[in-house]
Amino acid sequence: MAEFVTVETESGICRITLNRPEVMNALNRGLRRDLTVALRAGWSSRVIVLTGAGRGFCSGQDLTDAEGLDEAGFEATLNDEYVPMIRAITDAPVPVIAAVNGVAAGAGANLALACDLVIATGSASFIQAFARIGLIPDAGGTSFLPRRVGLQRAMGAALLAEPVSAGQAEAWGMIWQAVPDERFADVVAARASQLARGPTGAFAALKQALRGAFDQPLEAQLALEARLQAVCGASADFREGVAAFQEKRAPRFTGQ
Ligand code: T3D
Repeated sequence: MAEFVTVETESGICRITLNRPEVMNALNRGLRRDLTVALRAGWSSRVIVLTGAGRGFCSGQDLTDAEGLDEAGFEATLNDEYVPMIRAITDAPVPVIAAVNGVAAGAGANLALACDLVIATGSASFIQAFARIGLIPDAGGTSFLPRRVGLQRAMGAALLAEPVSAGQAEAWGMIWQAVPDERFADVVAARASQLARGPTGAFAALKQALRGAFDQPLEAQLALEARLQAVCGASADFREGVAAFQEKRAPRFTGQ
């Protein structure tokens, strides 16, 4: 039984809520463990939605939980706890939506940026807070951030460690969408439902292709596309998609 997250699964949507609202969902060891387990379990759904309880999304490392760690302890925490948590998002065969309901700071910001689609409520902000306490962005931030926003904005965000508003984050391409607070829940629900009805196998393949895109030369990327497209082209979902187009109706994808 998870202590620090709640999980609800309905209609193919696995909704995971970080649940330490009294500390803005700071990541202590237990939350990292529970989140990683919940994310891996969510792989068998059709979409995962990650959000936070209370007024914040996630305030990053619990700063009362890292005291006393020496150099080896820091490295072990990152390798043994943060890396599996981030990989449980990036390697998920289903889309992962970050529903950023409030401030996302430190590793909490990068937890959101690990996700495939980031939808933020308009009053949310993203803070690469690390430099404030003498650290560098982690939890994948040095990879996700420059890829999303370019080197200058990544440098500015990391060096200055100032809040980037949801609207600014959308304008920079750091996130998919900033939504007025009153429409946030509806927009997240609609997108989750849309993706849960989608061609899950094709989503897994496109995640694989796009997530590796910056590390591959064109030749290798073209070859990967051919391989993945061959699998998609042989799928029941592709046949259904074409049939639905010809019959002028909405497709009924099964993920097969
Ligand atoms: O291996 C390792 O350990 C290294 C890994 C590092 C990864 C990291 O994430 S480093 C970065 C850690 N995070 C931060 O530095 C952010 C710290 N928090 C803040 O800057 C602010 O709290 C926020 C900007 C997130 C929110 O500000 P605000 O004014 O809306 O709320 P608040 O009053 O500051 O916070 C509310 C409560 O949450 C407060 O507790 P209190 O006073 O009501 O008892 C605050 O202490 C607590 N809280 C917020 N963030 C954390 C936290 N407690 C522990 N750890 C936190 N990260």
